[in-house]
Amino acid sequence: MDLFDEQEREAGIHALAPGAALLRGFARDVAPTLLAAVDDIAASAPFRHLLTPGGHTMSVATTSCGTLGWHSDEQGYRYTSRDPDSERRWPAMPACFSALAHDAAARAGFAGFAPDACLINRYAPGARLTLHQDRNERDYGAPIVSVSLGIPAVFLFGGLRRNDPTQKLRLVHGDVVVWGGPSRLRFHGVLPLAHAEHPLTGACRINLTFRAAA
Ligand code: MD3
Ligand code: FE
Repeated sequence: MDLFDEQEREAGIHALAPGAALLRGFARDVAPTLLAAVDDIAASAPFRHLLTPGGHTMSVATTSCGTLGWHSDEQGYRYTSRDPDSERRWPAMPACFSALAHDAAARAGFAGFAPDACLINRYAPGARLTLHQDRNERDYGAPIVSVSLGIPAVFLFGGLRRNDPTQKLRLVHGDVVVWGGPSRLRFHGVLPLAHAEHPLTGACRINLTFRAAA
């Protein structure tokens, strides 16, 4: 191991690919605060199983906060400024969310990240996310920051084409991944979640993805 690798390891930064960095445990200390904020958000914008444009009900349950939230139905995938279920604005993004996303992006080399949308995914055992690209945001120059909470998941990341080979990455409670630069449009997904228990979330995994959508 050379000095550079050693320094990266001490800072908890692992380069996954050009523009993609894993910050192992970066959100561990703030996790209880984040999870309390998720409960508050879900009290006004409940988790729901969205329909894909193809008419399938997603196994992952979602909600959002920020000035824009994520929605999908038979009409397609899009960001909305109001929760279609309640017609109210999405809950505001908590300060602890924006601060964490900003600081993680900065640590990975993306200074000044100011997300306007946070999609919150909740996985029960068996839930999964098939391989896809995130391409509904306006500016691909901004990274996506993802935060894993609760029970572990195996994350898949591929290349820029659907059929490119994929790599597996196990993400645990407190891990943060920053996807920017040439990795921003990589295909990615989550394998069906295995049964497990976490003291803070029970038998579930919560994933926050921060985006500059508008
Ligand atoms: C790589 N969520 O919400 S986060 C999604 O664990 C989504 O819930 C997954 O994919 C989850 O769209 C994965 C990691 C992630 C998010 C966005 C990416 C990886 C990414 C964008 C480009 C490349
Ligand atoms: Fe995605």
